[in-house]
Amino acid sequence: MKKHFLASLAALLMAATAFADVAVTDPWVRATVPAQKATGAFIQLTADRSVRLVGARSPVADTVELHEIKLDDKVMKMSPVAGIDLPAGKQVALQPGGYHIMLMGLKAQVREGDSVPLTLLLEDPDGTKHTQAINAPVRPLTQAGTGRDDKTHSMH
Ligand SMILES: [Cu+2]
Repeated sequence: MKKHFLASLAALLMAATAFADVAVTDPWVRATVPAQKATGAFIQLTADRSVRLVGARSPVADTVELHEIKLDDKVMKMSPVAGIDLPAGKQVALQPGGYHIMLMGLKAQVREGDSVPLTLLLEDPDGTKHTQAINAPVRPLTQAGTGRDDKTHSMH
């Protein structure tokens, strides 16, 4: 009886840790001005085993996409990407001027002091999908983030 219970408990613990755990560092969303319809969310992610970020959702926006900003013929261009690989143990930064989570069709102004709920959609190498919920505080428009690339994000 006791042995059976321990076996069940072990199975339960294994089920609980079957998904890659992604450590989330410093999530934030850029504040918007009243008429602005889109903004960016930024975050640093470190997965304990390889997983792919394949999307995100948020109740504050109609559409959420993963974007990257690339220098294309000396012009900074923003385009959607299907996914962002999170290799095991390696910190991947979503930051102004690079990868970011794009919140489009904003339902209301995003103000400093708010907290934006985000659900990360993750896919394991075997195709298993799961989600991770986080909250990202809103930082002012003028906040430089990493600084140097900030003006490239003004297209938001
Ligand atoms: Cu974007």
